[in-house]
Amino acid sequence: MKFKQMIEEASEANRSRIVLALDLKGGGLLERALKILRDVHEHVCCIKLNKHLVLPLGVRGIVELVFQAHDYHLPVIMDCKTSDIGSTNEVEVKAYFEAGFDAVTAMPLPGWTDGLEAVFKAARGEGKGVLLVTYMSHRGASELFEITVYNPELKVFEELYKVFSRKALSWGADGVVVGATRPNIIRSVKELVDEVPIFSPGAITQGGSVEEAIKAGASYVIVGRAICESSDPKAQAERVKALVKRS
Ligand code: 3DU
Repeated sequence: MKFKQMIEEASEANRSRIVLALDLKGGGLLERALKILRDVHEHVCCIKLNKHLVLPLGVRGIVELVFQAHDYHLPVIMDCKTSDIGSTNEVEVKAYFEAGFDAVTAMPLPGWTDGLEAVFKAARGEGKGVLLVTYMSHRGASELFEITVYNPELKVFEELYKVFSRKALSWGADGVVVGATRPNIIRSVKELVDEVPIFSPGAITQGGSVEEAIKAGASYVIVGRAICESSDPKAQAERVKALVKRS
């Protein structure tokens, strides 16, 4: 099943727009991750992994986690923020797809030719998703994502994140990543990307609001520490899910 369909179905079934960033530190990583997954799976629509687990456990070491998420009918994103030349990108994302991931994230800067084309090609062949990061959530993101640049295709000056958003549309991205810390930017990106779903990290712990992000146009909100580091992840996931109704 395609990533887009998987996440929509999981979102509907669990009435949730929350993507769980399973970011853990310390020991017993796999066991703790599996326990959190077991506790919260009914309250989220997708799982996102990144270096937190993949570096210490390795790609092979997280296969059980991906398998378990699929058993709960949840898709799994590898937030690898791919950003190299095409041949390296291809090796990277194919390794994740082979491990069972349903989507990867990519940074737009390499561009298409000999850059991200390889990522989209690898994904397309297998019904996998590619999410393009168009504006990050942390404070320093404004230093570059918002600078004004000349867009030669449109012959206009505009902010860099707008160029990235247009690329997401023309490259056929399955989603864009825009920080929940800037609802105005979510609104602006939404106007440009139309039906492409917005995934919004940076809620709660980084200061963004789950409700505001959804109101501004995000389809999904990515939440990590607020759930994973809670003393009761299950109850916390239920509370976070309830912040935004999904019928
Ligand atoms: O701040 P949290 O603990 O809710 O985690 C947010 C997650 O989203 C984390 O995995 C981080 O790597 C990811 N992320 C951002 O925080 C900001 C981005 O622009 C993109 C991804």
